[in-house]
Amino acid sequence: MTNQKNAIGSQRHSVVGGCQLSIVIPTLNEEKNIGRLLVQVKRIVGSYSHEIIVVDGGAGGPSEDGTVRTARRHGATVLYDNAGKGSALIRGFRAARGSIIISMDADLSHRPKELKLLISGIESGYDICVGSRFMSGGGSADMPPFRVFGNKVFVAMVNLLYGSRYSDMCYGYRSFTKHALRRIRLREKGFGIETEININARKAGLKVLEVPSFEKKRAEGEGKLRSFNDGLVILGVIAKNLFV
Ligand SMILES: Nc1nc2c(ncn2[C@@H]2O[C@H](COP(=O)(O)OP(=O)(O)O)[C@@H](O)[C@H]2O)c(=O)[nH]1
Ligand SMILES: [Mg+2]
Repeated sequence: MTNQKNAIGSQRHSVVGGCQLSIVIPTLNEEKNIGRLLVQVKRIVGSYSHEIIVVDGGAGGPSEDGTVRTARRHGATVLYDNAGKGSALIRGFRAARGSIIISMDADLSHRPKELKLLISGIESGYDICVGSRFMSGGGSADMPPFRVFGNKVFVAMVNLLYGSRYSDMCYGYRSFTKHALRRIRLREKGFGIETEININARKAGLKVLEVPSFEKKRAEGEGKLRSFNDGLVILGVIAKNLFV
């Protein structure tokens, strides 16, 4: 794995026809954010043949606000899932037809202009390209100090136990080749999914590139991550993958 931003080249995928790009967005009550996000995303990826897949719903059922209606109005394909963010992503990844597949949050904390960097990482030959808030040029306006600390502990544990060199662990702005997603078997239903991806990518020997990303504050609504409970889930992911 390298964490050099300048490892990115300009080689283009020669996808003729078909779908070049799938953007998978998990949502739970994101009505106030999803419309703006989709407008911005489409402006950036307009030159690619693309699809946007919104995977909506949580343990209590579908979003209770107008998320689904708004997403459809902006041209997204909407799927349902009721088992958590990780489960929604897995469902979206399975349905995705693009040769490049991107995961992105709905709350406007991921800057659409960084899509270009994530796409270039795959076009220059990497299997997975992950945004990092802890590289030079990256950052976060949405992480209280105890979450920064927890993330650093998880990064240190994964790097020590799995021999990797990640600088961020729990960040969902990423791009993948279709092939890479087939190689890493994903099972985590909740916020452990990013850690599982990092560990399984390392185990599968995939070429992973980290690129700097700046996480903005969630625009509207409430974050769903519960630091303590989800922190325990992530510790569980780190531990159990030592034995599978
Ligand atoms: N489908 C689905 N999406 C979820 C669920 N929980 C969170 N999300 C979405 O996952 C993304 C990240 O969640 P967020 O609450 O912003 O987490 P945080 O930024 O880590 O606090 C957002 O787009 C959420 O709407 C869930 O249970 N189901
Ligand atoms: Mg968020």
